[in-house]
Amino acid sequence: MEPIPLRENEEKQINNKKVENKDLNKSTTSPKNFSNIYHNNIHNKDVVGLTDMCFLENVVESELMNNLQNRFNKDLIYTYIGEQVISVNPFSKKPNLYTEQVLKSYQNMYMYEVSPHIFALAQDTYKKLLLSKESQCVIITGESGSGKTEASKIFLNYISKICNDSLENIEGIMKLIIESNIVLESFGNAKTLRNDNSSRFGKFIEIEFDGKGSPISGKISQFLLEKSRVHSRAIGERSFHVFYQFLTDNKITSKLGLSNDPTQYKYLKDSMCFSISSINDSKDFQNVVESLKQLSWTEQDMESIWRVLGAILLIGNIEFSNDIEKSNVDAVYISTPEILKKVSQLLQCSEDSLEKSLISRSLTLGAGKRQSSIKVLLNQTQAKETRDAFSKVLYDRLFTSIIDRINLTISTTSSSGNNKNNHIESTIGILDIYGFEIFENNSFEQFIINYSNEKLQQLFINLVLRQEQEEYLKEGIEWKTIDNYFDNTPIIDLIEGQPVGLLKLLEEACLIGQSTPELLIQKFNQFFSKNKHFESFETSNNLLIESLSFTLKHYASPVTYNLDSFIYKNKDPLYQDLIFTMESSKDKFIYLLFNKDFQKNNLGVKKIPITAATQFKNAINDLIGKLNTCQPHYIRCIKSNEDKRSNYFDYEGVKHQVRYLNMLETIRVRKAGYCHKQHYTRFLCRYKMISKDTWPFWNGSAKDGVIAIVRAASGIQNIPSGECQFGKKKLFIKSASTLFHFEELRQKILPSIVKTIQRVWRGYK
Ligand code: AD9
Ligand code: MG
Repeated sequence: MEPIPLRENEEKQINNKKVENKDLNKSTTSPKNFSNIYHNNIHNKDVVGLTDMCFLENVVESELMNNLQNRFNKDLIYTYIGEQVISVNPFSKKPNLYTEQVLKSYQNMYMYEVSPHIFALAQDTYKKLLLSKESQCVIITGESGSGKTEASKIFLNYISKICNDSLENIEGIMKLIIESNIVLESFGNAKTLRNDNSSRFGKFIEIEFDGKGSPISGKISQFLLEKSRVHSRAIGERSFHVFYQFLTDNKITSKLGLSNDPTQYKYLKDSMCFSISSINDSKDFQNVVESLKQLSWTEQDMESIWRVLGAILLIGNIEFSNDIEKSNVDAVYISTPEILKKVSQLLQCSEDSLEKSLISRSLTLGAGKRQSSIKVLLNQTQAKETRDAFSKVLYDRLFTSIIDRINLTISTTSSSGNNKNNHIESTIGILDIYGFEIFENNSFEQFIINYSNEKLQQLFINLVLRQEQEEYLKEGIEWKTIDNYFDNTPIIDLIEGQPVGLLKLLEEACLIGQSTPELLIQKFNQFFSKNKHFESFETSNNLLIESLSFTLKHYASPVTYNLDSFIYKNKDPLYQDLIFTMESSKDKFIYLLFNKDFQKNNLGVKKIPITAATQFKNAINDLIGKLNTCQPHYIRCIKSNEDKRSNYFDYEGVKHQVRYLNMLETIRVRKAGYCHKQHYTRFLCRYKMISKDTWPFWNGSAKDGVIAIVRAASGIQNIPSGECQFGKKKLFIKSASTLFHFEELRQKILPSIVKTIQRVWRGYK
């Protein structure tokens, strides 16, 4: 599909570098004229600061910071660095920025023609998908609470609006993806101390397009849900939203025989936070139910979900006591039998079997015909661990099954309807993961979250700072290397290095039966005591670091991790007895949550269990591999302040983020570098009509053809020298406006070519 030609007034906007518009100085701007004013002032530095920080005359921190702050104070939360969008979270709603009119004003525009916005990046992403037919991805990064999830929704919303043409199915698939998002936020997000709506899982949403650029299906991948939140979390935080949401529905709770008071459930009570002023659980629950309906869940399907949620809450209330009557004083019994009964009713499984699974464990002895099984009774600690592991797994599988079902609904086969012949040609993937996190007490979950953020930071450095420069040198383009950026490769090596890295040592500790946190920290020290990104009690003078913790000097900040539960959480055990009990459930939905284990066991292959961290490492490396095959776009989110205060710019806090995000170096590379590069053959193919030498036939080399085109274009429109550089295989173009000139010339010439072809064709007939 060809890009739609620019309208006349748009052309004026581009040339009009200094548009005066007194209206913007007025503090109240009606939504009606907002978009005009917004764009008309794009180049007026005095009014809006610099829209693109590549225009900074002195690339120094103070100028960058002043620009971000000045714009933020004028409600301009988005700023470009070339084609990247920097978004500073205002912690206050800005409806003016997202009206239908503003949205329309971005359609078919190039990024540099319009004010910085996620809409502009979404438009650019879609345009590149149409032009190149290559898959695109949007990588959204930033620390917890910086606005990634909000940005992903704004992006999705824009794409859904511009793809929304007359075909019912297209509207359908984007709508389903947006509905899925509502469900996923309810089940996968929670209030943390840093963010009232914090994503506790990573997600990669792929919209799949046919050859005409119509979305025909979608796919959602999730990365390691922080399932321990089901049973424990810091004081002042909440469990997943859905627990509080479904308890607001009296009809459901009374049907299931549950109290609708969250304080009655130990799992919710312990963290002492139930409602949040910024969140309306009851209203959100209605939206979730509506979305589930849209995604073709029946009332009956939904009831199974509510029963699992209710069962999880009650499992938390199960208590154990020691049985002093019997010889083994350590062994426990369930001292809350009425709750056990209720749980078994909700899960529709045998009460007796459930009880045994919670207070004892089967051990298999011997092999083959000599194999026998004995029951080992559990002590208090083991029984509680088993109980919590059970609720965790129930929730995790519920979450996974919801995503699986969403994927089934939005996949090609089920969604394409009348468009069965459509094939997926390309995709737009949107990556929104949990942001970098640091709490007073950081455990295995923060380690995984921060590790994934390191990986994304590394990807950014590789693509934007390293590979870009390497390519200039390889192609023989004149280039002075910029290498004073903060490279986080040593930290990634420390974590996932082979043959020895922290993950590897953790994995080994999990495979050895008797390993303890003490032994694990000894191993860490043995290998990494001299590593400058690692510190532990033994290696540091920092008295705050206790013996069972270690500190990693992450790119964003040093974080001290408490190692106590690393081995347990990484092993993530769930004993066979509970799996067998759940497989006996008469509820098909619940039975299917556990049925996969049965199939695995029936294979008869004894596999070494994959630990949680290794699973995550494999998943994140697969994801990085996938992102590497797409054309990347970046939204870099910045948290304006730690206290979630509206419209407050904490200068020092933002400066810290600007530093670790390598923003100055990114500007330097972008400013001196080339915004666009294209293989000579492709460029020749697209723009050969611009030069009489190359049109209609060209027999020379592709490079010489492109040189002829650039010469011709410079003759027609003034292209400053140095704007185009000729590499060995590719043409490098410095600014987007130059690329636009080529596009514009092509658009002007195309109609006359079409006419000529039609004339020749008629003559031929
Ligand atoms: V986490 O890593 O999942 O903990 P995110 O996703 O980076 O985090 P989120 O998008 O959830 O942060 O934003 C946090 C809160 O900031 C939101 O709930 C909004 O209240 C607020 N926010 C974020 N972006 C915007 C925005 N563009 N405009 C207004 C915003 N408010
Ligand atoms: Mg989020």
